[in-house]
Amino acid sequence: METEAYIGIGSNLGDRELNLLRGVAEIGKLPLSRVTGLSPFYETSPVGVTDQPAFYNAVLSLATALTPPELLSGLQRIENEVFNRTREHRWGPRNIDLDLLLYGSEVIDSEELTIPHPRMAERRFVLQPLCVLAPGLIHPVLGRSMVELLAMLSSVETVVEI
Ligand code: PH2
Ligand code: MG
Ligand code: MG
Repeated sequence: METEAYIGIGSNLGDRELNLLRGVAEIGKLPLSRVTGLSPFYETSPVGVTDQPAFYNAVLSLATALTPPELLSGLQRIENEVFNRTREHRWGPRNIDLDLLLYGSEVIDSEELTIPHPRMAERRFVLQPLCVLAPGLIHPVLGRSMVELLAMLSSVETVVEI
């Protein structure tokens, strides 16, 4: 059985647009999975550690028969092996970041994996692309749609479609 998962993609090192495109292509090659939607690309101001280059961000939807842990390890393998990801500290610059945001309406809180992604509802760079792909999608913990969550945001981060 297939489940619709949503994956956030970010890059703020190297050729950011190429990194996003390559990330989408690599995710599309995961077994038992196909990309069913891709948001526009956005240039976004860095959140958290603000003293770093601007990001490119996008979100894609993936119909997958992989389990959440299998999908997570596939994403981590792409980050580490395909992109040879280098990262000095947790919220610092990176050439690719693949975040599992949602997996159907499942709620998972384990050592390795928290779904929905714990910070997604505070992040304009996640909610804006999600609103293009799936505006009516309900956050399984907060019980609000992506459009409602975006409207509730007070943050001033900039998210500009490229
Ligand atoms: N990712 C982070 C921290 N801050 N800011 C933007 N604009 N985009 C990101 O993808 C991002 C961030 C940690 O993963
Ligand atoms: Mg991230
Ligand atoms: Mg990450």
